[in-house]
Amino acid sequence: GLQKNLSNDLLKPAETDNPKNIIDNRGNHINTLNKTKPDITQKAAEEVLRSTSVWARRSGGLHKVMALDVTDMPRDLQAMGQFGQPARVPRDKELESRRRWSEGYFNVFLSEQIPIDRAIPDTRPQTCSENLVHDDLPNTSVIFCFVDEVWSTLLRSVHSVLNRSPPHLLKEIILVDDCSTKDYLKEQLDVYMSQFPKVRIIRLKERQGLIRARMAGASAATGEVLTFLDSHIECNVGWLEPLLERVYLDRKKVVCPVIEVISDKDMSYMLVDNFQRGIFRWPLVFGWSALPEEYIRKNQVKDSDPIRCPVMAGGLFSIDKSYFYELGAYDPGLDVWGGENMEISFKIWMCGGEIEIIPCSRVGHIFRGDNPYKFPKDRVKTVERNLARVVEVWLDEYKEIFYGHGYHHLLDKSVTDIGNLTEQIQLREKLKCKSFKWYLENVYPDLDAPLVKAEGVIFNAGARKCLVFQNGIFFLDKCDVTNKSQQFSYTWLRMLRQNTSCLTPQEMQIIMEPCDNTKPHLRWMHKSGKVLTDHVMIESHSQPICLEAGVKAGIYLKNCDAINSFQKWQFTHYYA
Ligand code: LR7
Ligand code: MN
Repeated sequence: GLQKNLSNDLLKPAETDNPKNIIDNRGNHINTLNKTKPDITQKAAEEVLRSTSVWARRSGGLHKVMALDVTDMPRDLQAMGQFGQPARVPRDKELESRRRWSEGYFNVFLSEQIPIDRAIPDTRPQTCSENLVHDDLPNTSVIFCFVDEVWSTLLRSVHSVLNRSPPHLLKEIILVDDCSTKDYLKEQLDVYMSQFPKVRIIRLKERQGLIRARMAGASAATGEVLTFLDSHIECNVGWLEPLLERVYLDRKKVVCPVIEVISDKDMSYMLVDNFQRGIFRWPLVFGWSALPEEYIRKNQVKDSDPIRCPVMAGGLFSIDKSYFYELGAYDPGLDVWGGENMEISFKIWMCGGEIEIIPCSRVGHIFRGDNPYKFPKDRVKTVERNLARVVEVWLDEYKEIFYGHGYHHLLDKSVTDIGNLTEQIQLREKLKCKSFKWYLENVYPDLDAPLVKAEGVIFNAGARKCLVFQNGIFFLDKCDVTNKSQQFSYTWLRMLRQNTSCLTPQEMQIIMEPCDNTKPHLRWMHKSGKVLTDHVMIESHSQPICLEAGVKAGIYLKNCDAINSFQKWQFTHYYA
């Protein structure tokens, strides 16, 4: 979970540092706020004062990360929200602040009150001060895509990059306007950004969604590395070098900062727990999961060590530009929002790359309860369709687990058109990517991913015998786990399967037909719900019809009867 770690001590600038945010040779202000971690900030500051050119590229060798916070404006130490402290809405502004909430689904009013370049606490783990980075790191293009972003947060995002990135590593900042409707994002934004030679604005003529907007940004980028960020973030001091260092060491490493939390309510900057991995749960729901204590102890993991992640959150990462294109970028068929983080994560791991979270790089993000922009089509349907595309290309036989978690309806192509996938499938072949099974075994072994809900022989409680399908007929016989014709499985799509055939009701009998996941009449209820859990009931009938063992070894369909033991069936193994 999240944890508020901003003790007052940490937030308050020490009295002695206050008057003179140390000033470097260009008259910039350097933020040395963090009294609890003097070895990072003091040493960096000392080094800065000694060197003639801050953040200049040196040749060869390694140096410490410069945890600088540079601003051209005098820092107002008393300002609301300064140093990441919670801001408060004055009594007489409460109505206004509530009214303006839906402009961004966070406290837009307060965001406007706090400085555009406020300082935030240096939240990096202490051990980061020992880490060195190369002098000749590649440079990066930072890409922000946005649609109808709030003015103050967009500006704060850009300033945090300008003020906390070594200039020689920041090739440019590309703002991709995904066809915003707000007037202030037009000329007013152009005028404001024209102060900063490194900032470029690209305007999309039609709404593309964040996935294609990112690709538009990438194709305009001239930097060696692409760094994608959401448009309501604040980069912390020293955020960039540790990311670029990993890409420099191996161009197939795709790296994410630790994503900290900017409160949607009071705009305070909050630290998150250490050792968090990006993971997913079925049906492809992104989440965080801490490395087990046991693992940390055994492997002596330091809080500054990179953490390998099965999937990334999606919005904040650096990737070598040529590697991004080698991977075929994103599937351009993904619309608006959602699923692209799964797509790129599976692609990276299965096609030879790695995803890491770098604890020495920290970026705050405003987590919002709702999207402040419109979805051109239905929101739910858009995300579902994106996920179905990802699943069809990358999940192999495991896709049934996804569909089995409430997404049966996506299999009916007459209802959901997921579009053409030929190019995506060809890409996977061309790159000779590994299987999803490999991914699960090697990257995410702790995920529960049984291919079926149940399997083995099916025992009938009344007859005390097992179901057999042999030479085209069903009958009951003495249970024999080694007999292939007694082997069945109960699939995620609730079919009773033997090889590629499925148990199919016909009148009041059963027959075997080729399995077809799109056919609802092949679905059976078993071990679900509260009543009749041991029964095997036809799903699509309005009347409850159950599978029953006849006295003379025949199999029938009968009206369901809760106490009839000839209607109770049990598989050898249940997995879900
Ligand atoms: O149509 C759109 N066009 C856009 O340009 C929709 C969105 N966008 C922009 C938007 O303005 C924002 O800057 O794209 C960015 C991301 O959109 P958000 O902020 O609405 O997304 P989110 O933060 O709710 O969602 C997370 O998951 C998304 C899935 O598609 C993206 O990958 C987001 O980048 C991602 N955000 C993060 O990873 C930050 C941490 C969240 C977590 C966990
Ligand atoms: Mn976001």
